[in-house]
Amino acid sequence: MATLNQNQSFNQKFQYTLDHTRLTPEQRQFYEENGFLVIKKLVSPQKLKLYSDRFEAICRKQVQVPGMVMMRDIAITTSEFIPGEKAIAKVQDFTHDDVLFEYCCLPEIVDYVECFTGPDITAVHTMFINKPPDTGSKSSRHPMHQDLHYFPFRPADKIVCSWTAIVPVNRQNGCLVVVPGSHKGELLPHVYPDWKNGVNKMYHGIQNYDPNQPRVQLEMEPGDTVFFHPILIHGSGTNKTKHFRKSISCHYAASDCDYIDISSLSTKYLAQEVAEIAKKRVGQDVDISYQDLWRLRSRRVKGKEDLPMSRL
Ligand SMILES: O=C(O)CCC(=O)C(=O)O
Repeated sequence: MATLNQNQSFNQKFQYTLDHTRLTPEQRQFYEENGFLVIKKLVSPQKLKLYSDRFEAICRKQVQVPGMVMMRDIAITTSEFIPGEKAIAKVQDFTHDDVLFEYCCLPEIVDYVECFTGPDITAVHTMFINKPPDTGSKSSRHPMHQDLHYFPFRPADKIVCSWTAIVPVNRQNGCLVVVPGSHKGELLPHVYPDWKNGVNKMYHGIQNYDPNQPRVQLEMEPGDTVFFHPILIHGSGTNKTKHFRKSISCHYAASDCDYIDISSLSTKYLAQEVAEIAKKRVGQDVDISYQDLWRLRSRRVKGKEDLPMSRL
């Protein structure tokens, strides 16, 4: 009986991390309390260059990748690579590009991911983010949100994001901003923010967000990587510099996570929006469920096959 009580209190102490030698006790405690953890210089400059070069080739249309989505900024007309095009603010769903997908499989990243998901891991959402210089419209901002809003699978504690800075990321170019400890809260309703000059597609923000919550600006150097929980409230500021702010990220889920029925959640409107975007890619007459869309954009990273997240 004494052993059971000890185990119970052990489990209560660590809700968001698993036993793993990679995390020091201090790092583990920090993530438990704050919902994020920054690891300095985790990804090498050579790898960062490889991913940046690949992003450039994708923007220049030298590479075509099935399923990948290019997201353009609504207000910013100056592209980095193709004159006359709007700025590409994001490349999303690069899981089927073997060069960029290599980021998701880097052992230095996956070792940390395992501390949150366990050993069977699926990459579920991938982004190369290229925050453009803002022209005054403030459209380069990313509203404060929780990533779980977008995800139709659970449990939340078995999902984690890795986000790696490719260039120096600071207050001037719109670093990530997080609300420490907010991962202990609930998933809140999200809407498009009512911004004067409009807002980028799929940039949903927390409805009635309280801007007085204490926040931390995550200033990072190239290769620094932050791991964060999907309920952590975060966003990013305006890019006030003349340069594109670059980062690469992957959301991972334990491969035994289960899909949930979202028909009664506020995210059902999101699902309709996602389905419309997908139909533009796969054809209007293709009937594809929200869950299948997520399966298509996912790819197994490590561990057992034939678990719900990795099964197509
Ligand atoms: O990199 C950023 O500026 C924010 C990215 C983000 O939070 C997201 O895309 O969900």
